[in-house]
Amino acid sequence: MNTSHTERVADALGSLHIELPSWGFANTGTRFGKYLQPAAALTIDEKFADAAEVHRPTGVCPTLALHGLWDLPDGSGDVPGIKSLGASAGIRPGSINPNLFEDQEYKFGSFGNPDAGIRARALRHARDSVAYAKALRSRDTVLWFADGSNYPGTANIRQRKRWFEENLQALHADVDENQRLLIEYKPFEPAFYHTDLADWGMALTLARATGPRARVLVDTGHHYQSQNIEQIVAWLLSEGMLGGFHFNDRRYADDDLTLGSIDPYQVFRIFSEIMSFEWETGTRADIAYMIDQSHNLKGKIEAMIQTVVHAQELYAKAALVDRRRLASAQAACDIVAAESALHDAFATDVRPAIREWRQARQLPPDPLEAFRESGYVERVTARRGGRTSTSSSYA
Ligand code: RM4
Ligand code: MN
Ligand code: MN
Repeated sequence: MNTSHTERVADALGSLHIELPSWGFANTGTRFGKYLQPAAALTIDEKFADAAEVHRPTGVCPTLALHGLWDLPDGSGDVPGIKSLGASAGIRPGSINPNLFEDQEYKFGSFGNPDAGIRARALRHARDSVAYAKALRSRDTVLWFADGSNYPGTANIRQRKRWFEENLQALHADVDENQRLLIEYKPFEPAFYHTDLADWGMALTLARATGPRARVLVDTGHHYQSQNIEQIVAWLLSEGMLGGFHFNDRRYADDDLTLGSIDPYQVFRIFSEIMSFEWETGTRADIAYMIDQSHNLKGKIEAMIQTVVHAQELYAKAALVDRRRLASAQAACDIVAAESALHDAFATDVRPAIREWRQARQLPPDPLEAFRESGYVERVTARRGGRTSTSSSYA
């Protein structure tokens, strides 16, 4: 790798910050059950402590996403505690994720529920979440809706869309100038016939109807098999409407597997579209990168570190695409040359350059190895093991 490559990798990595999900440190499972890990975090203190162990060796994960019900069960009463936990762990509170799917009231939906009282209750919780975000100095409130129906004809789809618009507009009125609402979409699950916000077109339409501070969030796992996610990313960038990512990988459905574990080339192509946009416009895309993974079998902190390392490698490879060469191959319709420009970058071993970048920042060259050697898991297993209760999180 030549000097200009090493510099390009360093430039790219310097601007890649990745937010960690609090729920990724807790015990989670499938709908069939949970395999409990003795080292898993039960409390918010433990989640902050575990997140700090990911940030320590990687240096790029300074924020922790929080989930409404799971991390702020007492609402605004929890805010001061979270502030001081964040300060002592050296991790700032990140995006606030309202929980509009677990309460019994939401059986038939939240923002799309036919019952006006339940829609109002859901709006209250979302407004509270925006208020927590303000109090915690978090920029983004991330909205994911489980709303939908299981059988044809059972829901008035257009009516529900109007109800979504109403609540989202009311919520937007609370959002400060420097804050954003990120709207996430997902094709199915838990609803199996129709999901109110099933794809990027629906999320984009609603984000536009919501107001100027609403953007679309792309969760990489929330697409049908073989969907061209990088094209969605390119379109959202061109519309100025891409607000953030939830990183994970999938094989079948919303599997929440480690980013790049199944299809690293896809992640590379997504990053490449972002960098192409930045190269052409001479601007930085204003995107919040977050992980949305829960590992049922892997050690949770290790899996997060592994994800960050994968993300950095794929991001660095995308930074190596020779944009000038690609642009002229595209203009000349030289298909093989254009494709090779991507392939050459993807095939480059960026790990030596990344190791150098880490060393220049007094970070361990191999974050995973450093974490394993720290003995943290053994220490918390001794302290946390043997507890029977599970913190609330999905599944
Ligand atoms: C959903 C979605 C949301 C996440 C929940 C826990 O599938 O990805 O972002 O908050 O899971
Ligand atoms: Mn998500
Ligand atoms: Mn998901």
